[in-house]
Amino acid sequence: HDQSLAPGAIILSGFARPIDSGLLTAVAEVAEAAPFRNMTTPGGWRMSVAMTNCGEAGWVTDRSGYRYDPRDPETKTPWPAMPAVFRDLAARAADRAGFPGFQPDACLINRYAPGAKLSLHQDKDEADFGQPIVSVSLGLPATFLWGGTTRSERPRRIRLTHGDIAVWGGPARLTFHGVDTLRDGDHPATGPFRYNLTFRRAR
Ligand code: MD3
Ligand code: FE
Repeated sequence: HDQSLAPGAIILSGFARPIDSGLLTAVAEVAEAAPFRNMTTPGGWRMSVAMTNCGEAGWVTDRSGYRYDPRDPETKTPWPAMPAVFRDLAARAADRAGFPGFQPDACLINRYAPGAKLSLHQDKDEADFGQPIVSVSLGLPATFLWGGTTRSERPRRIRLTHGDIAVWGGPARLTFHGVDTLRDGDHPATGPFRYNLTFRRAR
């Protein structure tokens, strides 16, 4: 039951579910070395989504801007290595979606508590927009907002639940997207949180 949303955009329902506990163990191990933190936007706002990273580069934002950085600015040490279970899952999902040979070098891990949201944006900090992004949702369900190629287009609302994977590439790569305010809840695997892993080729 792969759900094609538009050319280049596909949702693989429940694709990550068989390995959910392995993924969540790996998230906890990454977060032990590189704790979740609420970063600051260039405009000075504290993000409601808590973030960390693993891989050769991590996405960061502060008063000086957005960028990929090989080091965690909090610890000034390299981000934790990308767990094999992450790398393999991302490659399998990309392959299934029609992007063979995907080798992510960055994984941004987003943690949403009830009330957290992600405003409409484009992912434009990567070097090559020919490379797809693979996104894995775990825990509480969320409403994903999927816009068009301009910010003013009214977004479609798409439910993403535990174990869903979305792959965005080709003509869908630069679409505006976001996440609506997370509702209260309690999930058997994650308690009061939603996690989203986004696999990227940053460089
Ligand atoms: C569509 N994360 O980290 S993942 C992000 O659920 C981000 O945490 C959201 O947007 C989350 O940047 C959404 C789905 C996603 C990711 C990248 C995309 C959809 C995308 C890039 C282009 C188009
Ligand atoms: Fe994004």
